[in-house]
Amino acid sequence: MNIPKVLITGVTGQDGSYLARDLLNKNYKVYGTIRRGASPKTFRLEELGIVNKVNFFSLELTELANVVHVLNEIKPDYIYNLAAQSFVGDSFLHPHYTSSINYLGVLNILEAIKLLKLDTRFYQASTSEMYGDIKEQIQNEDTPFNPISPYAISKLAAHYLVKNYRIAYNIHACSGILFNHESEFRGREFVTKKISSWLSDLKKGNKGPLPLGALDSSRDWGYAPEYVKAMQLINESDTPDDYVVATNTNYTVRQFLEWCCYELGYEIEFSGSKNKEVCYDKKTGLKLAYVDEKYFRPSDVKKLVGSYKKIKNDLNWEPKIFAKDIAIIMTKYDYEKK
Ligand code: NAP
Ligand code: F7E
Repeated sequence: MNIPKVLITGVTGQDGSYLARDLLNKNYKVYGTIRRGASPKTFRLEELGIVNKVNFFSLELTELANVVHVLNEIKPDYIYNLAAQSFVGDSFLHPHYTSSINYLGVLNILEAIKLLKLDTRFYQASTSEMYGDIKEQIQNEDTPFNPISPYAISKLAAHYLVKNYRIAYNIHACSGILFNHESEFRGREFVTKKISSWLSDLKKGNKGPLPLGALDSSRDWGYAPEYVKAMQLINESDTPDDYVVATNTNYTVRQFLEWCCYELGYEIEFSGSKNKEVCYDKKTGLKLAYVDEKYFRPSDVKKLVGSYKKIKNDLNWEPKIFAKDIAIIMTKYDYEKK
């Protein structure tokens, strides 16, 4: 039997590392792309004990020739395109850069598949941010998109590109519209990890109070190791299609903060006027967090909650780990980490 060859772009990221672990466990041959940088980037793969099992290729997604070369060398059976400028906040500062990776990068891969006539299955990491200023209270595959950041706009353009190449060139291309998913391996710039890691350091006496932005933004937070399983079901399905991956629940940043604080032994209360709130420990009066307007975005998605009905019906996927469990898992991990 032929061993499937899988290419993961963005293998050094949160999702890429969990996905690589799963695929190696299935005995697939895993290729991962990496960009040279001043500091090492493989710490997640090292922690999972798989860094020596991934076959690395140097890839800059915005270079078409580089993409064509890598795909031609590997001729993968499956591609998971997880590489992106994935931080919404930064997309306002770097809109050109964000668009070129998140949109032109996808175009480069799809063009390479077409030019090389590869018989490969392509998965694109689409996002709930595409719903933006929401048009329906619970979002599903038929909800109209209404993106409100350069990140979301670049991802929506890529999402349509994937549909177009599926229809026009019969490429086995699909997208997972993933709602926020978090884990021990989440990047520290994202709000969940910022809270769990900063407060763990504060508890150990290594940091002062935590500055935060919009406390009342609410998100549908799921657990990344479960979401990479959904990606595999989507890409391995014989019918290429687009699926929402979500938990159908939603909570605010304020609630996430409260759960992490509680896990560290703090019981919190807020004081101060809107946009100047401060969060204290009730028992000791210790200042734990405060609102800093620097972290407000020029436009921000207020609330997202997704329906996983279609992926449950078609591919039998459903979430088991929800936001509060995730806050506890992440805080325990960060507190116990040296
Ligand atoms: P992440 O941790 O930020 O990882 C992004 C990966 O992309 C990193 O490996 C990064 O490599 C790579 N990359 C960035 N720019 C690149 C370029 N120009 N060429 C090649 N590689 C590049 O992201 P994640 O949370 O795992 O998310 C994975 C994907 O899902 C992303 O596309 C994200 O937009 C999307 N998504 C994420 C969520 C979520 O909640 N996590 C939800 C919906 C969709 P370096 O290590 O070199 O920076
Ligand atoms: O922000 C608010 C912030 O940066 C969540 C990416 O994986 O999920 C992620 O994008 C909310 C926003 O994630 C801070 O304003 C408050 O309303 O954790 P985040 P995101 O923007 O939802 C989607 C689905 C993706 O596709 C993206 O790739 O929290 N917030 N205070 C803050 N956010 C941050 N980062 N930092 C704060 O201090």
